[in-house]
Amino acid sequence: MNTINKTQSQQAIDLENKYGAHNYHPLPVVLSKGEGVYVWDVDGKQYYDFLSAYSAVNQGHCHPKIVNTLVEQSKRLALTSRAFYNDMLGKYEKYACEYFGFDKLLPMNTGAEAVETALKICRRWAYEKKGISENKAEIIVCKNNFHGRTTTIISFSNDPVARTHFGPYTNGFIKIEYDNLQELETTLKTNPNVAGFLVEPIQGEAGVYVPSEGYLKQAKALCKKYNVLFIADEVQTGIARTGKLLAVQHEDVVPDILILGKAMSGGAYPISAVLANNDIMNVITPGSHGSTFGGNPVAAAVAIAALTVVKEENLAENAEKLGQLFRNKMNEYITKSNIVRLVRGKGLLNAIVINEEVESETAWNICLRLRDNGLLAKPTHGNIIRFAPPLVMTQEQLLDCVVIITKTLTEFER
Ligand code: IF1
Repeated sequence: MNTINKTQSQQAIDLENKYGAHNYHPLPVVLSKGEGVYVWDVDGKQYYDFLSAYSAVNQGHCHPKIVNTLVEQSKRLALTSRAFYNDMLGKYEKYACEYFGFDKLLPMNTGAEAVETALKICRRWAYEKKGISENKAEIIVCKNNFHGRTTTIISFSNDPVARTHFGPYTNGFIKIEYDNLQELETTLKTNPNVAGFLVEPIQGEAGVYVPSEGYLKQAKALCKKYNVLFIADEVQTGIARTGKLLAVQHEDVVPDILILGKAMSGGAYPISAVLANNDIMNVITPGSHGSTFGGNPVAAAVAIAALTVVKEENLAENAEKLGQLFRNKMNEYITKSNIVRLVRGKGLLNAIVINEEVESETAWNICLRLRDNGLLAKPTHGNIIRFAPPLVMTQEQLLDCVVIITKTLTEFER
């Protein structure tokens, strides 16, 4: 077909296929507008967004307070580099440190950069404070983790798709089972060079695996017992997504190092951050870490606005309430379903497991039909579909989405 006959969607898809690296396999829908819980495609069809850009758009698409802040600050001063001070960064650092309860914040841009920053801080703390021999520090991670796409991070991934043919890999990581306290303690007891334990409070990409009650609290206690830093990666679970400001707060855990990203900006700008107290953060000295855009005035202003929205609009409380409602409604459906095995999650980070082999196309086909029925979601691994709408959703909208989801699933019941 020539370009005149092709739909706008197909033209957009063809451009990406021709000129863009093929590092994703998107659901075939071409979006052109977003507002709150809705997105629209190039043909004007409206959808509920049930992915929220992997929990970056917790505050809803194009939140006016956040967008206006982005525009106004961009007109005033956008980027200076950290070679000089600017009038926004200190205000943001103070606001965020008081907001999350830490002494200091190191500003970065992407979640992966923040994870890398946390690993560097942990290793330097190990050498300069714990006294581990140079280049001997080990960091414990969990199997089926997802912490980003850099070479070091995929070095400790066990996902062949994420790591094959990207070697040689970075050393210094020990992989253990997620949600396994005995293995964590054994590893801590038998490895004197352990510097830190990096963990997702809920394993998002693995399929929204919620650990056993008490896992995070006992893991933190073990880290304290063995003088190891508990590093919480809340890039996806943080900023009210799971019904608390931070997922670790469900167990009253305070991490030694906190990693944030995604919804730090409500999806308006790449913003990530690492927070820690002085005894840990002060191992970072001038020139030992940085980033061109890290801590720029626009990010600083946008982050303050995005975090303010979370509190002003009670997004954590809303996520908790609507998450319970969603799981209750899905469990009602599951009692009479032969294709949905279970629903799991916390707050508005949930997933359903389809009763098929991991390789089956059913979850993908369900997402294609959900798209046709006006709701966008995407499988994580094979037979698991993640459901994570913006936290600004109303109860009425959520119930409307439950109808769309259950009606769609019914089409696949055998
Ligand atoms: C992709 C997954 C989700 C994250 C956690 C760090 C990062 C992420 C817990 C890195 C990023 C994104 C990355 C994006 C898709 C998405 C994702 F499917 F990849 F695994 F959410 F589950 N820690 N997750 O979830 O943050 O550098 O991307 O800003 O890479 O495909 P980032």
